[in-house]
Amino acid sequence: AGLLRGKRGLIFGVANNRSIAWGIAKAARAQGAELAFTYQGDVLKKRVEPLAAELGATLIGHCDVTDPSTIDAVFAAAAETFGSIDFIVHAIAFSDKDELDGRYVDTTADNFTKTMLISCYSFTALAQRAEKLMPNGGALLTLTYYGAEKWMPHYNVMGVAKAGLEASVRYLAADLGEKNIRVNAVSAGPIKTLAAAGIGDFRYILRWNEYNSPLKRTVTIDEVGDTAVYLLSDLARGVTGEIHHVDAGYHVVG
Ligand code: 0WD
Repeated sequence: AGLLRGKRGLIFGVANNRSIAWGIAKAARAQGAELAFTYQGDVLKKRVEPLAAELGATLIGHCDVTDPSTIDAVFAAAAETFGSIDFIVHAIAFSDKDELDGRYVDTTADNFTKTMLISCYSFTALAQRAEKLMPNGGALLTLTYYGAEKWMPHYNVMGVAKAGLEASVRYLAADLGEKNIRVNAVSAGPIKTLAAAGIGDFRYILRWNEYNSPLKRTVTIDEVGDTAVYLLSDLARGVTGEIHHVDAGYHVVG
């Protein structure tokens, strides 16, 4: 095992040991990657610090994507620590909990804008900075959900943001392809994380996927991690602009 040996990556979106970003970080480290984690704020720092230590990762800095100066600071630190980087994992999303319940039609302009900024635009904001640190090419990966493609109960404004995120994967792939920077997404099935806890009836959605997915179960952060490793590695050197489902096959059914 050493699919990512010699590769350096920045991981955005570890909140705790249930985070999908943590599953990806563990899998990437197991394949030899050298990692740096960001954290959203001081509360999360305390939780992310020991996780970073566990993987021998650098805690590269505070990054709240609503504050562009913190994004710049993280990339400046990465330039200093690593010189160049090989991959980025973007596992960030946010929407007001009150709007992840009930009807989409009731979304407010304020939360719509905030959801789009944090859950969709931030990937492009990272890509802009990453391009400069990837002189030899690289891989950008984000996390999306089936609610981008189909209506899902309670997903609402987040579904609209994920649809935009998936479109940005395609546009970024086209823009950055000539620099040999590949841009892909994993569309993960529902997993019980902090972010998921905000979605109405989430337990029902998990159960529904267990009953109806071809594999008759849900997926784990480790399974998402293993697929992420493939997309970040040279095994996927011919793959860009792809939305890869890791959902026990649910997307062929629902
Ligand atoms: O079922 C699921 N859990 C699925 C999640 C299925 C398919 C996709 N996803 C996506 C999410 O939409 C997200 O894009 O995976 C990504 C990671 O989410 P997660 O692992 O489910 O959730 P969590 O562990 O909560 O990580 C998301 C983190 C935030 O955590 P909290 O819960 O504290 O909001 O995104 C980060 C933060 O660490 N985050 C931010 N980072 C920087 N700036 C910001 C921000 N403004 N807001 C949230």
